Amino acid sequence: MQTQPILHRSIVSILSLCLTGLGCGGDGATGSRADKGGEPSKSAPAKSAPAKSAPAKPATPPAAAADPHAAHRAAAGTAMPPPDPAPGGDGYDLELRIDPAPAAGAKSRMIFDPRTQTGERVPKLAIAHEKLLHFLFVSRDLSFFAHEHPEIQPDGTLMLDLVFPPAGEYLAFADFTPEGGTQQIVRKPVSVAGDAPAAKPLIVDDRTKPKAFGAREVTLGPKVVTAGGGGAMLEFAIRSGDAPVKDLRPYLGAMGHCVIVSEDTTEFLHSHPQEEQGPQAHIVTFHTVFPKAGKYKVWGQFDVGGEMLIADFVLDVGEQDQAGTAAADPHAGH
Ligand SMILES: [Cu+2]
Repeated sequence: MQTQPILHRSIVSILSLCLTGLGCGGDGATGSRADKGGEPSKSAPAKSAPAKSAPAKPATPPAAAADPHAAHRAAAGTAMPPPDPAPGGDGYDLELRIDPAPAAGAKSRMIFDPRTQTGERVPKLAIAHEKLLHFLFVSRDLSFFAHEHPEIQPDGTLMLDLVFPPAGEYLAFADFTPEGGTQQIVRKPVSVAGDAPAAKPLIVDDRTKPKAFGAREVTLGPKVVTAGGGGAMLEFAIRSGDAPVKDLRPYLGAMGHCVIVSEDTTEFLHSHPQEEQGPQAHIVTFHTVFPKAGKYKVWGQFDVGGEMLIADFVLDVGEQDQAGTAAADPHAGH
């Protein structure tokens, strides 16, 4: 069986599209997806690094140069100005229609309409992790997270009825794979009408101790995570009280799903664990290449005995050191 690590990293250009109820539809989009189906830590740690770490984007962050909204955001004193990276990549897009306009606590119908580079509806989507389209919905301050799966319709669009969260600015990330193509991430801004609560600060978690999520306690390693290089092996260890959980089950075709968004919301990573978890069945490891240093929010999703566990952490990802040695060894932090 071929176990070559795979990295799909795509930057998707977005046509200007005004969502219903959205004032500014000119947000750019970027998506990147680190997705591995292999076993890099055993098979080829050094050799496989270039393939996994090669950024599809220029080494310089695209944000500063390409943000047409920087000026008015700065003027408005926005706490988290989201840069708009230059479009690029495969050129797929998504038309997202929401009717009625999203309002806090109200249900609206979302229609996801994936489009080709030439603007036609994508004729067929491939199933990835048991679904045709994965919809990740996060607030700009990254305090809210949802992961949903719209249903395919006879006309080739996908539909989801969603009760919208509190008012404010959100990002919709659509993760889909055109048949015969590669995975695409399209990012769309969504405004939810109403009085928006104050943005919550993004506070880096102290990962030296476990974090409680209901009846579970989760630790996330390694302690030091750096950008670029061979990437990081994020390791979730899940316990119930002091005992490692024994009833971790596959969820959507994987032992866990890990979604990562950068503080400025321009970087989106979605990774899945190694197929074989080894003897420690309460530990799930994700190989992830952080494209740049900074704060990131990480959501690990697991099925523990039939219950959904979402374990979220805020990480401070360090600069890759000059020699690249810290990041090149995925086990450096162990
Ligand atoms: Cu999904």
